[in-house]
Amino acid sequence: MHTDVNTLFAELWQDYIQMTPSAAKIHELLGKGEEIINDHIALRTFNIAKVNLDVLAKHFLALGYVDSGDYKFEQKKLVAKHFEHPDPTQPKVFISELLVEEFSDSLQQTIKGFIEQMDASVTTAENFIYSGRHWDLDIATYQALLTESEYAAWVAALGYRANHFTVSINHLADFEHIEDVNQALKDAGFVLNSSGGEVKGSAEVLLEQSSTMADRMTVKFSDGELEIPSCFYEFAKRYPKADGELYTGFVAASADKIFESTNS
Ligand code: OOG
Ligand code: NI
Repeated sequence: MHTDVNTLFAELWQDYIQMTPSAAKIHELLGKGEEIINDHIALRTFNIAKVNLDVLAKHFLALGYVDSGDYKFEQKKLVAKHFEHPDPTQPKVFISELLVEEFSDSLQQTIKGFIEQMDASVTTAENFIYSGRHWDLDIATYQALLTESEYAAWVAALGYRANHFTVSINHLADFEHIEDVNQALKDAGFVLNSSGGEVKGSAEVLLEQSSTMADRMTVKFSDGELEIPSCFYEFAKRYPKADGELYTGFVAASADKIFESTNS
């Protein structure tokens, strides 16, 4: 486990920009060299006891994060929680887990086989949250997973790392509206996730979000290489609740579409 929040996020960011070169470019484009506040990061896993949501969450609870919301995604067969730090400028953490038992016997056996290859001690190691894949994976198995769940295939191929970072539009000096952020990204040639519209959510639900489509990178499998979606960058604008404080939760209907940023 890490002892310091800033170091953990710095490590996650370094891994993330290796996987997502476009994020480093967008960071420069939106921040113009100034610091960018991250609204949140997201992590993905399977609901197998050795590596489930709680196992990932422990790394953040140990740093003072608090369990702050539950979400369910029936169609994608996922559940998620979000965690908040007492310092509101620290990123929130959105962790989801795939409900493995709701899939085919073949998918269940495949995923159990991956997790059996892991020593439980790696899940408490300081670097676990950005340690990548811990199992052998061949191309045919990856492709079989893809037919059942894009999410399962993503975790199988890329393992443990930030799936995305999220720019807090509220903290950007040069942008106020999410539409202007989106336009600047499109003008610079980046491709946005348009599933459900480019802007997910609204001022009415107190959260607007957009995201790029994931970068593509060549990943090594046990029997060759394949170019697959890696990670994406998200943009979030939050609105105040009746008490004047910014809404800090997530919106399940919007999140459902954000997951699709890693679709092939
Ligand atoms: C998480 C998708 C949901 C959000 O901000 O609503 C999400 C994922 O793709 O793993 O990040
Ligand atoms: Ni997100």
